[in-house]
Amino acid sequence: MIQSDWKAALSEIRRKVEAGERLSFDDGLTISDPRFPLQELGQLANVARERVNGNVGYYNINTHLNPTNICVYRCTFCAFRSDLRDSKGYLMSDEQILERGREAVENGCTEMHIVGGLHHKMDYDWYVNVIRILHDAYPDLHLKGWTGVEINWFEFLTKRSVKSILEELIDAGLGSMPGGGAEIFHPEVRDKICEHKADTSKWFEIHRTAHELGLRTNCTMLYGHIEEAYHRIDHLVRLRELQDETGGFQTFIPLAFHPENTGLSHISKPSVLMDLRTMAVSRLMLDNIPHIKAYWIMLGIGTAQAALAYGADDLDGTVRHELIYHDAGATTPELLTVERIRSLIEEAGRDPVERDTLYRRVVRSPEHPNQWRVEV
Ligand code: V47
Repeated sequence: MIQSDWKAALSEIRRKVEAGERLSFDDGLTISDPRFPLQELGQLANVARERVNGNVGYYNINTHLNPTNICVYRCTFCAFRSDLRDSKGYLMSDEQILERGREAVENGCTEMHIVGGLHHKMDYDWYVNVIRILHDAYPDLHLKGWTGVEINWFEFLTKRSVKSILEELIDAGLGSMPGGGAEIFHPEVRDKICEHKADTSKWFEIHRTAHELGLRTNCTMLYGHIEEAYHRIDHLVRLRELQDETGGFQTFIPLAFHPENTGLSHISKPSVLMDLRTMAVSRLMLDNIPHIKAYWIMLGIGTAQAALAYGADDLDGTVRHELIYHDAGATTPELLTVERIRSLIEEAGRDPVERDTLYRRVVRSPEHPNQWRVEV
């Protein structure tokens, strides 16, 4: 395209965004092109963001639990996993898991994000037990746990249906599912980076079933490795189609690839400009998913803060015990204080709002900040 064609493309995209019209697959490719002006793209994503979320910048108070890093799979992009006999491998006991629950509650966390490896020797009941013991001991702590990949592993272990597995997990205390395991859906990429694990149709079947059971889920996209723009747009359009059917996704998290200690360590990390463009493209293409998360652990604090002007409305949480990105070279701190996360949001010109996992506002007791309730 020549310069005047990019101007024409910009004015057509602007017209569509201002009219609230859905962007097509080809529009997605146009706005993904580095020659489509980034600042204007950010402004358009901001229009879409403010239409849905006003000036709010969400955060939550949360912690992570990765009960084991031992995994039967060997995804090329993962630095967290370990072999069964590696010295780095670990498996937490029930006592250690409950201790994490206690620490979370004492620190005012509303959510625990639980994911881990698919351990060669642990049976399905062990994974159910992780949820059950935590929920029984700490019923107010929302357990956002097990990705589509884990649920698919449980299907393999039990030979039971997705529906019956999810029903049992919900009964044990599962509150929602995180968005991991999505990676890139297009087979040209998926077959190269994680060919062995839950395929695209399985990932969607699991999330569709969860939504039908009333379980809210998140969704993600791992970008900045071997994929191209059309793979990313294909990924976003597939998510948009399921959301049209079920409305069960709450938030989308674009995950920037971190190469250190992975099988793809020869690839360099995506640039800040790529991060901001991907955020804006995601906001504009996913017109039916309410929230777009700038996960500060992975983006870095500065980029996550800037992303609040490029379509994102959520910084994720204060976070404790994150391992997946730190094993892959993330240099972000291990946790942010509430004061710091609020001031990052304020500095971006947004109104900080503490949310629970389901995006309800959290109200804390001024005398006892670890005591909280959700606004109804
Ligand atoms: O599926 C693994 C990604 C995901 C690397 O739902 C990597 O609220 C980059 O899904 N470089 C797990 N990415 C994390 C995840 C997540 C994170 C924050 C919030 C939520 C949510 C979900 O992390 C994996 C994979 O796509 N990942 N290794 C790496 N080296």
